[in-house]
Amino acid sequence: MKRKREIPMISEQFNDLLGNSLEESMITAEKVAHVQIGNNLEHALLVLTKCGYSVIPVLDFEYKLHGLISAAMITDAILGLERIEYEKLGELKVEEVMQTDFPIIEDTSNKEKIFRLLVDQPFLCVVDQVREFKGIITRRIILKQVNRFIHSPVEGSK
Ligand code: 4BW
Repeated sequence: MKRKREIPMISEQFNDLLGNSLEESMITAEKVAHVQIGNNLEHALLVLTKCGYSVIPVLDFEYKLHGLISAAMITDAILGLERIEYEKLGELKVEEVMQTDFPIIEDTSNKEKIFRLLVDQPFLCVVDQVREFKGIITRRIILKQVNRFIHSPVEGSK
């Protein structure tokens, strides 16, 4: 019979080092560049260009998370057969183009899950039970913690 592969938990030492700091080091909602449902693609492109980030969240007026948008998604949406249809920038809304299938995090203490998802995602959106957007946890945050862990003195060594 085939044995189920056991997924190892993250090391206790690493877990201790992180403490509750993932929640603490989350970039909170008010500092995250975003666009709103109802915004057209021209506005979204402007925000993406000005903030410099490649993918940003799409929120509604109650700060609920609906999707993610990138410049690549916008370009793809206005790409005609023979030319780029720039006029569509003003016609199409972000909700017609945004990505809706992506992982979200409700429990920031689940570090194992966060680390695993960040292998494939540059950042993870954190929401509460009613999907209100709380902020993002980025790869940079995690890599900074890992860097600190790597350079922390080993217990018992001189
Ligand atoms: O404008 C920038 N400022 C700073 N300080 N760093 C930046 C900036 N733009 C890019 N970076 C760096 C970061 O290290 O390049 C990495 C990749 O950016 P990205 O994905 O492809 O735009 C950044 O890595 P990160 O901090 O781990 O962020 C991962 C992703 O999270 C970013 C972006 O999609 C999103 N993000 C990060 N901070 C954000 C944000 N989205 C909106 N608002 C923020 N404040």
